[in-house]
Amino acid sequence: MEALIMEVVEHFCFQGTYKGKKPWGSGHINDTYLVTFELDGGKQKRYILQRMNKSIFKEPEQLMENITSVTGFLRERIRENGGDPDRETLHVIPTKDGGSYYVDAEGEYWRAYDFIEDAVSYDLVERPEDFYESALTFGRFQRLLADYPAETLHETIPGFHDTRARFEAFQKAVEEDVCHRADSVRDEIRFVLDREELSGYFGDLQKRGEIGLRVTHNDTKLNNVLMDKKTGKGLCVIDLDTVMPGLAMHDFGDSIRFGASTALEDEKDLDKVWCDMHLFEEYTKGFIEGCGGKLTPKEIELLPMGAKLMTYECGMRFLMDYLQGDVYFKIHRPEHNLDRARTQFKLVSDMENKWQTMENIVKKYAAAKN
Ligand code: ADP
Ligand code: GN1
Ligand code: MG
Repeated sequence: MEALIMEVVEHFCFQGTYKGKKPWGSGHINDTYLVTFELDGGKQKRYILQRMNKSIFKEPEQLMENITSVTGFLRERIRENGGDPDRETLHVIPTKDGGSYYVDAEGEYWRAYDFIEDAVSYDLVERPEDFYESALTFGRFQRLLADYPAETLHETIPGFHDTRARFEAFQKAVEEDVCHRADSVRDEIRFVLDREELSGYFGDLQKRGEIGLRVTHNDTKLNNVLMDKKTGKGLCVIDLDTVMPGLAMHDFGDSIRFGASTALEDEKDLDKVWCDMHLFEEYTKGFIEGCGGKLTPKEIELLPMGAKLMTYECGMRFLMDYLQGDVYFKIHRPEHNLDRARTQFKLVSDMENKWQTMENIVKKYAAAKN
């Protein structure tokens, strides 16, 4: 691996002398490394180097076109608003031939970003204020991209949050049962099938023209936003692979399923897993505020449904991957995807029980906005 990284590093416009690398972060998709360089005079300069997952992102060139264009657009907006574009958005490091990615001898795609120093990302909320800050930052991201020409974005994963299509794929995976695992997870499969009507909920509203697409992030979990270590403020939205036209409720919902949980996404002890209504409230407040008036009353009304649907969809995706032999999400133990699926279903059940509270919280902040 060291030799491969050295070979890859050669092709990027990094400053200084290469000193070393280490695996970084807890993402489930790409291979991420922190690479360190030494500048003249001994100062350190660090970068993020990522091998993109090309079995998931079939068109890495298009993906990088999205990212360079979106980050360029954000830089301008951040500058206009008096922010610091070097810390508040990703900066793609060009390759020596002026491209935004490098293809190695084995056909793997690599990209690099400036490492944003003095920032942190969390896998679990430590202080409710941090969750509020993350909501403001994701909301602001949507607001800043409200005027972005959505039609120029490539769809990096077609049907990414088409829950109906995902439900159908799930049914097929259960029928095929390629790893003979279905019998051991009948209760979990039943949980998904019993809630089939959820899968078409947003699709139907879209068809009726009641909700529309906007530019969204589509993968808004807490570890995809960096927080400033010194000020505790939300700083930078990262992991831009799935920035595409989507639904505002999905961005809200994906944050809730991950960050409003009282436990890690892969917690084995389900007695520890609950959807915390205080955290739900912090996020609701921050997200509506961050979106700065861009959300329609209908979108706001549908935020609780976004939370339930994204949690349901994600649980279904984890379970489907378990059934198919763990081919999509990275796993670190044999039943990792099954454990992840179970936390999501526990959260869906808990949201079903707390539905009225969730709706009341959203109404309170919808009223505050008007
Ligand atoms: P994945 O798609 O696998 O989730 P990410 O792009 O989210 O990959 O990166 C994984 C982790 O690396 C993030 O959760 C974050 O902690 C860290 N990270 C990524 N980019 C940067 C950056 N530019 N500066 C600092 N940390 C970063
Ligand atoms: C993946 O890339 P990462 O780890 O931030 C996945 C999301 C899931 C999430 C579950 C491109 O996110 O859709 O919600 O895992 N990203 C992709 O933790 O599939
Ligand atoms: Mg990530």
